[in-house]
Amino acid sequence: MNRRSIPIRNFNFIDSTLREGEQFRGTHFTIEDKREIASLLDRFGVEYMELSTPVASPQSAAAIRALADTPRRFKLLTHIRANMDDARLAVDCGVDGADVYIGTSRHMREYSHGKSLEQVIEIGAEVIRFLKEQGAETRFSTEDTFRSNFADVMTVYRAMDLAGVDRVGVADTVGIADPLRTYNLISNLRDVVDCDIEFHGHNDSSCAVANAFCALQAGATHIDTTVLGIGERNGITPMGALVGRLYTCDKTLVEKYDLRLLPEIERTVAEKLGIEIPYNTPITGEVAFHHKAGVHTNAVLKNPTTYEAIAPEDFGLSRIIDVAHRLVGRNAIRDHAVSRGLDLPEDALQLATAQVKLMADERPITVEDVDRILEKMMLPMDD
Ligand code: HCA
Ligand code: CU
Repeated sequence: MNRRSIPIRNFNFIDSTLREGEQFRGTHFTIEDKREIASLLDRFGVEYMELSTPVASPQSAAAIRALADTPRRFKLLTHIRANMDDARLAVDCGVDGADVYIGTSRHMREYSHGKSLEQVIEIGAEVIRFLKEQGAETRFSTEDTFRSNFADVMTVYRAMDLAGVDRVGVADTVGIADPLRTYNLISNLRDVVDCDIEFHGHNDSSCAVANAFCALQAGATHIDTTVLGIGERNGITPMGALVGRLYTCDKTLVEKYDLRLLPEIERTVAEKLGIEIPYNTPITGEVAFHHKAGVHTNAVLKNPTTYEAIAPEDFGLSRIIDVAHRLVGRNAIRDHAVSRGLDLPEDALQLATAQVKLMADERPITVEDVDRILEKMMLPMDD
């Protein structure tokens, strides 16, 4: 079926850095770390934060209680299995809502909880009703949705919608979905339920951002993200990359967020994890605004949008025009000379450009090499 995509308007980020992100290799967030990350993300403007289940450990419960008592704008969620004990403890910890999940695929039903579809619906509805009675916002998601029987998951979602759930969640638990499948599943779900729809996508085959974007185009209202995409295995949709995707689609979509905080948020989390921000991360990777080839730098110097879909200034960042290589052009050399306070005539710039290229053909060069060549051009010529 060929459907028109729904204009993306009202969407929410559910930041799961303190839940899915706790499942990332080597994550060990203290309560203070959790407070600091939550405070940065609150200032950024994420609408929700999801924390690990209070059942996981005493610290997990204490962290939820601590954030529940902290002034904040985001809604505080925890992620729980579909059972009453977990739901009671979540409410007791003071959350605004609970993200309830249960597996519906044959794998999950056979090897995980061992429940029939009828039992899944029964326990799901009981948990949702209880949480609603306690004034909590509720979400019910089917883990491993894409390997579940389509009719089964639609039956479960419909039953949860009728039980009064606020949103149903689609989870690509093992990262096998592609944008078209995501789009189709969510479009079909949009016709089956009246409640909101959440998407949670893993990145095993590099589609997490594209899938999240297509989920929004198909009518999803909530997207699970983590800072730098951390999570089980290689993680889920990275918040920064999804911001980039939405920005390039329509910049006003993300103006509700404090974009200039993104670099600090990612640096903070990376430091706590003892990892580098990957060089090719959209927006914050060290080469995200690096321009090199002469044709590119020439145009970018005249008008950056020629080769930039995202303006670095909007994120408090700046572009780099690389002049220390054999692909350099005269305009980039002129711009660099001006930035060094050197006023050189065109023929000198041409000569300097040629010298930079020759030197770069012989060995890798640095900006200091370029500076030396330009400074020599300023000296009076011997005759
Ligand atoms: C997991 C569970 C989950 C849950 C997603 C959700 C997944 O850690 O395996 O609640 O929507 O990916 O299925 O993260
Ligand atoms: Cu997950």
